[in-house]
Amino acid sequence: MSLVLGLDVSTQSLTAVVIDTAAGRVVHQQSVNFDDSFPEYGTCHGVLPHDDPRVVHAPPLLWVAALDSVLSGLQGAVDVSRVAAIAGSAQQHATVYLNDLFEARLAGLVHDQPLTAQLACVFARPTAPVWLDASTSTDVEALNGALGGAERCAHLTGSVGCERFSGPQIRRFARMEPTLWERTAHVQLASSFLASLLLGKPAPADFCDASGMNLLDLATRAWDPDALQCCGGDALSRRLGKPVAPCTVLGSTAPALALRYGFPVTCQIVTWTGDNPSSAVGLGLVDDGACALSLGTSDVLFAITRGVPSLPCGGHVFVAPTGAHMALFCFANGSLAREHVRDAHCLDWGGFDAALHRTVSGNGGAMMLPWLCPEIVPKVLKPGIVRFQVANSTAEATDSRTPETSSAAADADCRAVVEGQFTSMRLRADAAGIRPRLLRATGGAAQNAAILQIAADVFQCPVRRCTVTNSAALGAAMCAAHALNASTWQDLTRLVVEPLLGPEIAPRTAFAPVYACLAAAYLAEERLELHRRSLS
Ligand code: XUL
Repeated sequence: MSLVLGLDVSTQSLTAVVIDTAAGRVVHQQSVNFDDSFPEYGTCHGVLPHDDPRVVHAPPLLWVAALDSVLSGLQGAVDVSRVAAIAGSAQQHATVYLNDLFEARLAGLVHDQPLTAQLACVFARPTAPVWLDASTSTDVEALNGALGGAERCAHLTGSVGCERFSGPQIRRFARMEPTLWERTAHVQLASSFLASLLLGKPAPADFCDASGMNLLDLATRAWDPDALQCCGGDALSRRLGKPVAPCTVLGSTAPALALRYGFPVTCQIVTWTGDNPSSAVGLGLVDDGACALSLGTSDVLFAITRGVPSLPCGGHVFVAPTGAHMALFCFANGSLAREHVRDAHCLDWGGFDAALHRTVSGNGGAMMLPWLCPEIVPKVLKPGIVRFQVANSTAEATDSRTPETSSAAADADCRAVVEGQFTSMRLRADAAGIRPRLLRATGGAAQNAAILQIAADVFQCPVRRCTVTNSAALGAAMCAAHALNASTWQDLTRLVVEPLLGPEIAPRTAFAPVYACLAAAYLAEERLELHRRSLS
């Protein structure tokens, strides 16, 4: 009987999930929050404050510190000598720039010193741009141009050129900081960087996370030479290494780390992947058409598709860990927008929940475009919340800076942010021809039944919550199990995921017309607001 370990390094925290492979049971989970546990890195919500809201970076050394701390802490909680394999996932798109000391430092790791002390000198760039970064519009334009236009870029790489994707991010760095770029020996994704530490040598990116770079040819699953040329010239292919299939066994744990954390020397390191592909298997999305909502720092809607779908602007196609494809829409204004509204009205989550219960479906017409930070879908580079009122099928915008005074306004705001978020998601799903028959839900906000009821009502389909909050870490553990003993995804899903799904939250059909009307009004207001912004 062996154990497998799944790790997830998200924007704000690191989570470990341990599964007993024979029983198919989660035997342990633990998390560490970056801001709370590592204040010396100066992050707020896991990222570094910056005057320009489009520039969003995180210190990769913080992820190293968190990994060291969680793995050290596991020893008291589970029998780590039984851990047969480790896989992980990380926030997608983030790039880590390493100098030529990286390989030697990994090879020379010792067991009795903190990892941060041993690895502080390996960064060619001390910070990593993360998925919230929107500072690369110039580079996006250049990449789309180099690949024959945005549409061809989407056809080739699965997405039109995107600000947060790694290719444009690398291009910007090479352009703005040529000296540091010269000193860069390896460019890794957050996922492959963290796998490298455990392996003791640079680990490759897997196809799933590599499809979030605008560099991978989805058809051949190799880097596209024109995209490479545009983003980093000749040196880039060498600095990236070759991507490999998901769930590839990379080798045994670095001996010093096996000793440090108590893992057996035979413990295998399996490729790490992106948090969304990992969540897809952690939620049991292994069959064509299966859909999920991940309500974390970002809100993400994803669906498994057999072929390569052609998606409306703002959608992405990634390789899924099962080898199929996944269609994905990512909304940057997820939990941060909900937290903003909660805090603006001095509420805790209990108060937010009570506000949802005090208000009615459709919110008496009060709606919100929840653009607290730059938004990905639709593309909004200058943030600003917009409130509007749906009345007689017309929408009227009001000043987003109007101070809220009454508690009725606070209640309406709580419902408006949640209804606005799900309405926006439903509109993209409709446009992409995604009609969920069942939505599986994960992430912090999925713990809230009132929020999930709104999702069920807006989408008019049942919702089931995964009782393991971090389905990405669970998915990583399943990838480790799959890589080790080659159980089929269907078997693993039946054994591990099905028992963790909560009861169905049924849609209330009486509200279907209300949400259909709100969706139409939302779309009209969104178009109007985007037009206004294009003129200003
Ligand atoms: C997906 C995306 C986010 C991050 C969050 O494209 O940018 O969901 O993966 O960790």
